[in-house]
Amino acid sequence: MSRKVTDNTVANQPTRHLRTIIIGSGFAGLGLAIRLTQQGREDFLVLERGSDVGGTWRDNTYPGAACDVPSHLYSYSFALNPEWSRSFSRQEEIQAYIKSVADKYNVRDKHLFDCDVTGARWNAETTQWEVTTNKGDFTADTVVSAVGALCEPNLPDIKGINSFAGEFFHSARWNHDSDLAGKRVAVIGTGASAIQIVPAIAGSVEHLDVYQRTAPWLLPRMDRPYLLPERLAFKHIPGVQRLSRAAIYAARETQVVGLAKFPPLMRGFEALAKAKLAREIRDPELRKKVTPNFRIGCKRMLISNEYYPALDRDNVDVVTDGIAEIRANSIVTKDGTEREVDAIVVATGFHVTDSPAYETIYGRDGRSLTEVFDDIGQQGYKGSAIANFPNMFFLLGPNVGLGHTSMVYMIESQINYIADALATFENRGLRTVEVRRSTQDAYNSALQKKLTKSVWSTGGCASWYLDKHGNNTTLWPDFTFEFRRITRKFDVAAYDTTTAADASARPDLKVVTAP
Ligand code: N01
Repeated sequence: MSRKVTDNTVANQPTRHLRTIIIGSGFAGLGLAIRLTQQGREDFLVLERGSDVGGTWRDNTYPGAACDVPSHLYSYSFALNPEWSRSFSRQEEIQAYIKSVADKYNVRDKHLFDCDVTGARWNAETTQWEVTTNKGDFTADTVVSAVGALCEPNLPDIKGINSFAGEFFHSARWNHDSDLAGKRVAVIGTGASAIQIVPAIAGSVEHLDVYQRTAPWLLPRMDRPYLLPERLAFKHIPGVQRLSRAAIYAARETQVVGLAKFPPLMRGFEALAKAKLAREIRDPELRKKVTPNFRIGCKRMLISNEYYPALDRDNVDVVTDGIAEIRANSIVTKDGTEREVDAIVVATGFHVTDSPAYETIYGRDGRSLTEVFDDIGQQGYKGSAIANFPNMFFLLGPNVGLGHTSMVYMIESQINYIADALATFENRGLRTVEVRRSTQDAYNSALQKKLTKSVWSTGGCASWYLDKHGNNTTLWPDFTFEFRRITRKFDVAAYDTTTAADASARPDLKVVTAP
């Protein structure tokens, strides 16, 4: 029976101890909470800063928000949904799905919502994490960070940005009280979010300036509503939905060959994208402006059938001169042109390799994750553990990201691994578990070696996949089934561990070698 954790039960307690704390309840944290519940584990809590589950799908409510991966694949393998209304679902439908899964598996009671984690510090004496939040303090034997890479909006550092007097918001914090209809609007950025926003608002605003720093590559979006017979087949004919899921998975996985192993193969996609550009943009000047200058795949390949036609509208301009300054009512570009606007939408992405959350997590040697990453780059082991951070696991940690297929597949691989790690921790009576630095180093050397020949390194673009050391610390460099293979079981031998017996024999908690 799960115990309901309400604000009242927490408010009056000085410090509450838990076996495991999970931070964040997007696809990742929620999935792990379900797995732990299924394993009969009771003593854990998910701390979620929002007021509901869903993570990025709860937060990104901008007009046009939808998924780039077909929903039959972009969903939990244990909670298939035969009711998807179309191949590429919209945000509302995905968020409704995530909420329904939380309800179906009865894990809401294991959540503390509106709980902002302000810090986590390893205490070597108690061998516990001390977690501070706006809803009181906690201690935990193990902590799992499931905050994800796309949660902290990145505001551009542009001169005068704070002096803008009109409406101003980030794509991931859309202000639904603001009505952009009939207004002069600027969208800064041309990434995955912007190319969905632009066509969604172009028809209703008076004028739209799209500030493009780098032209993205666009491919067709093979989106369509599912017909009733298809939905009935998904629901009633055994295996049909699994088959559809497998077919989507296999088709998408073939992209890995070009992206990660042999980038010249990406030329085929490039030809497709160029043909689309030629077809959808009439004005040769505009066509030139939006033609990318790097190998396709180097930055995330975007899919849209509506973006180019929106740019081709008479009330839309693509501005490529670079922003010099933002003033109270206008944006000034480097060529000196001043364009008046009533509202600015910044679709400038997220703090991926420099998340502010890293500053609040302090590991074994007293350094924060930010300091550790400053030193060695954003490195980890199987995206799930980081040396110097004992008893802490990461869902969506370093080098597990993807551009071509479903992140939920990677998340479920990590859930296998971390759930097994937590079970191992318990079954072996461990007190601490920390990945060996030498193992982590060897893992990362192999990873970076693989990445050198990938399109992300050779494609001639600057992307948020790379950290300030120039290393790709965000993407998985191989087939996703390979990641599934290496995360199938928790490999305790890669970790230094201590037990309670060690602690009583040796105050400095000597290391025991795994059997
Ligand atoms: O962010 P981005 P996003 N001045 O970082 C530009 C996922 N996602 O929110 O390319 C001017 O991709 C920047 O320019 P440049 C998906 O994983 C998924 O769009 O760096 N421009 C770029 O054009 C995606 O990859 C879905 O030169 C500035 C844009 O802003 C990730 O989220 C939908 C600037 C940022 O693009 C992030 O996508 C949406 C500046 N100072 C998002 N700073 C779906 O599945 C940045 N830019 C559909």
